[in-house]
Amino acid sequence: MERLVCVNCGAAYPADEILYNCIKCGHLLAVQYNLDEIAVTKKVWEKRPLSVWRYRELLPVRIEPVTLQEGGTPLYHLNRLGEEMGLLHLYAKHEGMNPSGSFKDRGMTVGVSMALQLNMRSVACASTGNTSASLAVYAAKAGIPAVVLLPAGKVAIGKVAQALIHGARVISIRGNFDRALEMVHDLCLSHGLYLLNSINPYRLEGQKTIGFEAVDQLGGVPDRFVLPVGNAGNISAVYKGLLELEGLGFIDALPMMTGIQALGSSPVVRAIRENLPEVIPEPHPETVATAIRIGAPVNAEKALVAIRKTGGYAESVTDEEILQMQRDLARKEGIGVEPASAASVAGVKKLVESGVIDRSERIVCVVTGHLLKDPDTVIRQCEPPTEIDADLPSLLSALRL
Ligand code: AN7
Repeated sequence: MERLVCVNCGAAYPADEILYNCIKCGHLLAVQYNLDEIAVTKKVWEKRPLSVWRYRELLPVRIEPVTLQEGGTPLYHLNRLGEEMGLLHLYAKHEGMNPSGSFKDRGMTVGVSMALQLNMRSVACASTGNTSASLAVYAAKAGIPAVVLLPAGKVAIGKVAQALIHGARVISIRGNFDRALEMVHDLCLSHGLYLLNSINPYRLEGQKTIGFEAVDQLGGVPDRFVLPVGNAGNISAVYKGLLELEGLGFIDALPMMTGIQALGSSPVVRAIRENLPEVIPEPHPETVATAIRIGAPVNAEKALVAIRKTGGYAESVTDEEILQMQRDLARKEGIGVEPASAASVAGVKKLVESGVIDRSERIVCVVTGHLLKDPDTVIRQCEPPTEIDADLPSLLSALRL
């Protein structure tokens, strides 16, 4: 049986307690399995479709899950961009191809299922956008109410649209994401809503399947896994999952976990660079990649371990580098992602140029969200369509033919 364990002091709690922090020391919790009890083989997994639920023996859900067929996302070989960077083995796992258009669906299929399993009847989150969209979707599927708190004016329009149409109660606060998270945490503790931010250890269980799928798709462990970092939940989750695969004897090495942040909100990068014991929050995070406009990453404690233990790295990229890579992925690879997602590939480019990444490495970049999440940022970068009179001469003239 699994249990909840504090990543700091090791205190253990039963898996069915509604807990978001260690009662003894306040630090983060993680789900711990007894790997000796897990009787599954790679062959059994391989027979199932590629999806979050292929790996159900390593997930905490014991009921029929609330699912919309999340996961099973494509792993693309970036041959053109890779060639430009001198990398033969550069891949992108396109998490924008999930039901709500981001990797959050992996967390929410598990998180909302756990809400039901734990007899919680309403769910809530704070969000820079994608978490709220995904929670709204899975709460709708489960038939339970959802409350989402957004930083006013700082959430991409597609994400707001999703949260609204899927029926969440959408509240915009005059404050940033970090404040919204504090508020929703208080609300959940005082009013018994189930908190589904990444401080919830069960949600991250779903997200770890990104790593499982990438290993299955590649037929082995990549040398490096590169993720955009906001709250640092995803990079922590992928690392945790791969540790479990290693524990089961399914893999025999771990990838260098590499996190990329936007320059204007890069406390994890700073902590790695300056070898700090913990991150120093950035009080005024700012970036065009609003998904990762987060100054006080709640999972930093886990992420620093993931990066340090695997000999990984953390790097920041400017908004210009992010947008340039968003266009490059779109035009040279046919892959449409939102700005935060382009950060991972932009980070690889930078780290190849600075010599941190060796050109022989096999690298998986997680591109986390779909292009259509943030159409405003796309339109701002592109020439508007050419409008013409509805006749052939005008068309030929516009095309200079
Ligand atoms: C596209 O939706 O935090 O480091 O509230 O939407 O696990 O936080 C989103 C984060 C990367 C960062 N890429 O992941 C939210 C939220 C995209 C994202 C991240 C987010 P974490």
